[in-house]
Parts: sequence; structure tokens; C-alpha cells
Amino acid sequence: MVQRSENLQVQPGLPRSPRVTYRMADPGTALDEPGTLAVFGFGAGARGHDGDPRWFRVALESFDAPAPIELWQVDAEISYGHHDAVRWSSGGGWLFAAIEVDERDAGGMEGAARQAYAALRQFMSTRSERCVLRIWNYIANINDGEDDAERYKQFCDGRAAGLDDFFAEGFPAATAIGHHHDKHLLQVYLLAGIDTGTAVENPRQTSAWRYPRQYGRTSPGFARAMLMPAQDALAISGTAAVVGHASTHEGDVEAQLNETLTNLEALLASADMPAGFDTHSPLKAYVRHATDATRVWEILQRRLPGVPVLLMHGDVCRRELLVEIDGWRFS
Ligand code: 3EB
Repeated sequence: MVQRSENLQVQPGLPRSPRVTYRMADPGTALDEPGTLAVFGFGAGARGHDGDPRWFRVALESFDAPAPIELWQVDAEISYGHHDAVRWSSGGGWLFAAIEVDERDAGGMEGAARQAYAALRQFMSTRSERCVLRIWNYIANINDGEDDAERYKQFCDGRAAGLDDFFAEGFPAATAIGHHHDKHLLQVYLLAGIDTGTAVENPRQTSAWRYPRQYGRTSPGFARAMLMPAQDALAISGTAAVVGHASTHEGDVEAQLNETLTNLEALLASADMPAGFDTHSPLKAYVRHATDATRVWEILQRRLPGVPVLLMHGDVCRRELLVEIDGWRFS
């Protein structure tokens, strides 16, 4: 549990978390708005402003057609630029940084992960917003390969090598999802700030960095969620039907989704957040099989009415897992 005197209190003096919203809008219009830190498009059809480092096209298709864009916005002037292979923007004490690596330029999956994380670590050492709170990883064909040669496990090895001791004081919240857009493309982006957040674990789940050896040589380094510095939002990591360290309900997408929702509720309770999600809690549901999308959408409509959920076509990092949810809970 997060140590706090009573209920969750927004911490005065610390910068409010960026607002995260989905919107049916033109990316150019969103980029022109004051305080826009980042704008995300989804899928091959997303058209943005490739010259603007704040524009990022996620290599996953949305089941919504046309897909909305995602906006990160703060109440501050924004600066942006490039630093070697990293593109970034900053304002109000917040930092967005992103990198894309072609695996062919890095000797494969493990090398690409090492290169991406080493580049981000090097870039972060030049910044004052040094506390990485949340990271997203989109990985081609994540479940290809057997056992320790599975690409997700190679990714975990390379990530740890590239990070070195960067997260020695604690892991950020994270997502790692597979895409099929371009088989050589690794995408990594992050949100960092000046102040530290509070990592939140889920009492129903073994912490990922303590997963036993069967899940790979290198345990995945991420926290289940991150309470933002001002305690005005919870950044929720990719959450699936994992109980303890085991995958549950193999082959049953509906039961996996219910277990995932139970995990999300446990996480909110663990962070002292009010139960449930609302219209200001943007979530993403990643669905492995397109044939499950309608079923997942129907269940989410019923269980999370009014909650903005972007339904994405993506592979969870264990091949038996059929659905995963991540996102934000603003207080
Ligand atoms: C799990 O519960 C699902 O490697 O960064 C979720 C979130 C998962 C992040 C990561 C992996 C990662 O273990 C997998």
C-alpha cells in the first residue's frame, strides 16, 4: 500500500500530471494547441506531421475506424527537438521522449532493445526531468521464437543491458505489446518528470522483477502502476490475467478479461484510488485475435460504461494471454 495519512490528497506544489485524452481530430490541429506535449496516431493509416518530434505513430492498428488520436497536454510552453536518434518535447517539468530502432541496424531484437534503452538513458542524462514514470514498448512479432529465444525474452535481455543501472532506484510503469506493422521496428516512448512518483504493486500479482526463471533469463523490469508526483493520477501498466506469476484462463478471452478487470480494481485499491474508472480515465485494451474484438468491446461497454477505451490489435507478451489493458486513472 502507498503510505499516506488518510485518503488520496493531491499534493500542492508539485506539477499537475499531463492531461491524457482521446479525440477525433486532425493531429496538426492538436499539435498547434498550446501546451501539447505529444500526439499519437494509431495504425498505418494515421497521418500526422512527421517533421514534428511530438507526433508519434504507434505501430498498432485500432479496431476503431477511423481511430482517434491521443493527446498529452500540459499548462506550459513546450520546447521540442531531436537528440541523436531520440525525439523529445518538454514543458512544465514534463518530458516526452521517443525512439524507433530498426533491428537490422542493431543486430536483431536484443541489440535493438539495448540500443534504444542506452540512447534514452544517455539522452535523459542531459535533462532535468530525470524521473521516468511511464514507458511504452511496441515490439514486432513479440512471441516468435521458443523459450529463451522468444523475442520478448530477447527484448527483456536487451532492455536490461541498455538500462544498466538507470532504474536502480525503482522501475517505472510500462507496457510491452507486440505489433505486426514492420517486422524490424522497435518503438519505445516515455513520460518523465522532475519529481519522483510512487511505484504501486498489485497484491494479487508477483512483482514482475521477481518472476521465476521460467519466464526468461531477465525478469521484466516494470512496476504495476505509478502514482504521479502530485498524486493526481495513476499510470497503469499493461495488466493481464496474471495471478501470482501464472497466466490464468488459458483459451478463454472473456474469463481473462474479467480477471484483468479484477487486477485493475486491486491496483486502484492498492494505490488508495477510488474504485472504478470514469470518463476521464483513458484506457487501451490490446486484443490478440481480431475475432475477439467485438466480444471484448461488448464486455467493456457493460463493465466500464462511459470510460474511453481504445481497442487495439496487439499481442500480449505471453502467447497464452489474449487481452491486456493499460491506461490512466485521474483522481
Ligand atoms: C505481465 O503481467 C504482462 O515487459 O514491460 C506487462 C507490462 C507485461 C509491461 C514489460 C510486460 C511488461 O507480466 C506483461
